[in-house]
Amino acid sequence: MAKPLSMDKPECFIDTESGGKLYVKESALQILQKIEQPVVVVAVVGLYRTGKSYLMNRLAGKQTGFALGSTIESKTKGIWMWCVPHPTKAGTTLVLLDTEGLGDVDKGDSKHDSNIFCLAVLLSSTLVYNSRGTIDNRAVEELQYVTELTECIKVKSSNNEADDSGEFVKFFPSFIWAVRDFTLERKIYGNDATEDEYLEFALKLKVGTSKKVMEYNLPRECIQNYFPSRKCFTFPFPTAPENVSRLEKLDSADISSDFLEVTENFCKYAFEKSEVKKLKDGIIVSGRVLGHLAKNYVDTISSGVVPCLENAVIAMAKIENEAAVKDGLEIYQSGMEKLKDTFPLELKNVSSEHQHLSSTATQTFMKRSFRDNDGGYLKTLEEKINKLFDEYLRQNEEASKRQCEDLLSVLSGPMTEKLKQGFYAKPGGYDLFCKDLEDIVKNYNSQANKEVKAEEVLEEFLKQKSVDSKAILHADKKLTEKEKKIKGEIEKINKLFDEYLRQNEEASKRQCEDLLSVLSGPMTEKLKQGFYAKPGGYDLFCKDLEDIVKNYNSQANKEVKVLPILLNIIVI
Ligand SMILES: Nc1nc2c(ncn2[C@@H]2O[C@H](COP(=O)(O)OP(=O)(O)OP(=O)(O)O)[C@@H](O)[C@H]2O)c(=O)[nH]1
Ligand SMILES: [Mg+2]
Repeated sequence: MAKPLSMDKPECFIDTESGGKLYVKESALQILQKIEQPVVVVAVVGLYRTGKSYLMNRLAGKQTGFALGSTIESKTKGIWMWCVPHPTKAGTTLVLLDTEGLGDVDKGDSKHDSNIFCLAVLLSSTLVYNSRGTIDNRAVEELQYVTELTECIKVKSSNNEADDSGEFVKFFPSFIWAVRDFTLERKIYGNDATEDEYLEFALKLKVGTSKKVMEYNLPRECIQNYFPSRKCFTFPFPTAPENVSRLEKLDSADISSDFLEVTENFCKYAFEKSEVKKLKDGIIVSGRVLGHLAKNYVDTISSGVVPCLENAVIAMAKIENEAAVKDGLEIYQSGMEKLKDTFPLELKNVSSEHQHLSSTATQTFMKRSFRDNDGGYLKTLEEKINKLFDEYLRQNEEASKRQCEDLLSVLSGPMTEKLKQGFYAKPGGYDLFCKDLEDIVKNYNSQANKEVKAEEVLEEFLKQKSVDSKAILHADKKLTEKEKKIKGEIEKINKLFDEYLRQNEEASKRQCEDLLSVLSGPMTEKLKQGFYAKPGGYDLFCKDLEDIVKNYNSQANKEVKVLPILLNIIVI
């Protein structure tokens, strides 16, 4: 709920430049700008020095506030305002408007008076007309400004010539006539009358069509037509004549109890019956809108143009709808900025927060906007939100990309180092590289928080690595072929070597057999001739055999020196 704002004293709201032009005070606008609550606006108008400011102070519940005049000169200039929390309607602000006294002949500017009256009518939800004495013809005629309202205010901009005074009633404030220093008895044809009966009696039209009757009837007709809701309070003389000039300083004991009673009833009525200020189509006016409204009307009047209710609503709608778009956008943006701190996020998380904030932004917009009949401003808000959303999505992607790239850079650090050192430049290097790459991918996939760009970044990384991979595979193939060739050569040599060894063994065997055959030749001959077939022959045979073995063993070159030669060949 919007916070109430309370001013501790009134401020000048609408002032007059030295050239006589009215203008809205910036300081007052700034105060109103802060009031988001609906406002109940009670304005007082009437002849100068009739106790208007005093009455407004009573409405504010204060003894002093709006400055009271102590001389016969008019005191209040322009329009002053006092915003206080509404005493009985929680959630609304009571705006009291005290206006410059009308009819000061010294001023000699009736147009100025009429403008002040007009602004009071345009800005208030309850208009208090303050007069002194009785409601006689003079008092009604003093309210001549009512008859000028049709010339001072237009309802629609289009029907320039048409009389749209009938429409006024829809936008005009309710009306209270406060009669001060009422000393007469309230009697109608000798009968006691209530205050309201007294007022209605005073406003009664005369029958006839003479100029005099018409002149008599005109202000009464205007009051009746424009202000269908009317109320009257007749205030007795407040205190002893000598005390009147210092009324605001008096204790309540020194003020007439009748006066206090009427004042209290007046205040009670004003609080209870005064409604929140509304524009055409029932649009509720906040303090902020009241500020815009005042500025619009005052600027229009000052530029010499007749203020138009319809145009004011259009202008208000433009200001408020633009501000509503801004409000909605701010809500969305501040929420998304918070979310941005947690990027990268999954797309669905960004989208759901976007949706939530969009609908909050729309609600915020709706609260402030009015008359966005074709939904143009809401569309603008949506377009701006979508534009921002696209940008946030891009930033989320970027954050994800950065995170994924950083992660891959860390995970592939050792591989990069190995590549630099040519670790994979060996037979089987390709398999090792593939294994390392597989580990990196596995590790990468197991890591959380990569989000939207995870796949894309990995794909890019693998694309880059495929260049390394191809190079390694190529080198690996070459190296492996060379190795296979060498292996084949070695196998061939080994086979050759084995063959030579076999041949060597065979040659050695042959050589030994030949040697033994030569060495055992005599023994063979002796055996043939039966040389050992005699006593002691066995010993002779053993002796010969022993000699053969000795001889055989003493012989060198029994084995061929192939091995060292072969080994030499292999080494070469
Ligand atoms: N006789 C009489 N005097 C009053 C009454 N209320 C206030 N006054 C006195 O009348 C003088 C003018 O009162 P204001 O409240 O300043 O009157 P005003 O209508 O605001 O005067 P302007 O701002 O000059 O138009 C002051 O001295 C008040 O004390 C009242 O009901 N009767
Ligand atoms: Mg005053």
